[in-house]
Amino acid sequence: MFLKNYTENLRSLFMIFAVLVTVLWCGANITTTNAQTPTPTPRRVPMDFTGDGRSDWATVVIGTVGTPIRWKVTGNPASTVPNQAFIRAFDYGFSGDFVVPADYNGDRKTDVTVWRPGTPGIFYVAEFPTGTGGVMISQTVRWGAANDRLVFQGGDYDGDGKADYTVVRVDSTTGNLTWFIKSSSAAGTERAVPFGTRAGAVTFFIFPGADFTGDGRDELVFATVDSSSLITYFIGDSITGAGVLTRRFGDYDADNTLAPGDYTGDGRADFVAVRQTTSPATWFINDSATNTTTARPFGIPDPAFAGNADIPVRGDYDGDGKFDIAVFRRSNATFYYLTSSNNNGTVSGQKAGDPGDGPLAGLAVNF
Ligand SMILES: [Ca+2]
Ligand SMILES: [Ca+2]
Ligand SMILES: [Ca+2]
Ligand SMILES: [Ca+2]
Repeated sequence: MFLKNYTENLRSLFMIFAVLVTVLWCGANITTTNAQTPTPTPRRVPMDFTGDGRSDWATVVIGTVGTPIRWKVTGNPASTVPNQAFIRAFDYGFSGDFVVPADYNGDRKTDVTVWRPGTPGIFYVAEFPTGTGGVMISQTVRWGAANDRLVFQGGDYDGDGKADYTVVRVDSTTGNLTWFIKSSSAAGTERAVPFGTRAGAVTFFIFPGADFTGDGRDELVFATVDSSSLITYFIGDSITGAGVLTRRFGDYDADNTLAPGDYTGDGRADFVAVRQTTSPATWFINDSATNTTTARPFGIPDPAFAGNADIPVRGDYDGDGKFDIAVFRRSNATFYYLTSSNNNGTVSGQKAGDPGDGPLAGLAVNF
């Protein structure tokens, strides 16, 4: 179980863990940041641990609460010599932690990171181990409280090329969301941005930051599911909390919902719904700028959402600056993707991890 069921299980594990700690907010010094003029920076590539502009092949094994989380990263591109890919496997964090890898220090390399709920919550950041040694914590950042939600794959909300430490708090009475953002820049400005509400929704997702305006600065992204299982995305300005875009797209009961990303190559994130009730599955991609939708069959569907077929993953595997239509097949531990660099003309594959692993990039699905 890695998709809907899996993420919900993660949430339940988290809730069990959370009752053991006292709820207390640590961000006492919330201030309003001065909005700097953003310098356009190259788009960050998720799960690019080596910094070459391609998402690497990464899987995780998350067991029962308290056991170590096993990370397995196979370099992309793999060596042309068969079975000679650059591979690192290590334990980092414990089940119950939130897995939140992103580039927090701006070197273009994804950092191995977990957030541990507590009083306060703590981000544990480590650089990806390139040598033969183990993984070492390079930074600990106290931010957030026990019941906060996290932004998987992070968000660069000030446009400096670094992911910012972010937690989202849902008011238990009103359902309103407040985004607590601690800039990863040297100034480390902290701000609380009210944006969105879960009131009236059956469920909701916090998604990674994504740039919908093309200015190099990510927007706040979340989505709600209504009683008819329709999904509505809400995109907000990360400084002011003003609404930027609202779009109804996708069906929670039929689709896997991926975090938005730029699939068209215009520098603006697009919406993705992978329909599991067709065979093969169908990738619906909504160009956010034009509101036009394309459909592409790809992957073995998983209509029961049991996580045993092809799991959609989010990344740029051919390194052309566009996200790719891609899945991880758990039965044979192989990633399959369409090369956006030649108009999705080629199906490529790479074996990585072990059968039954979860794809790290799959955690951005329905989450
Ligand atoms: Ca980094
Ligand atoms: Ca933007
Ligand atoms: Ca786009
Ligand atoms: Ca690509």
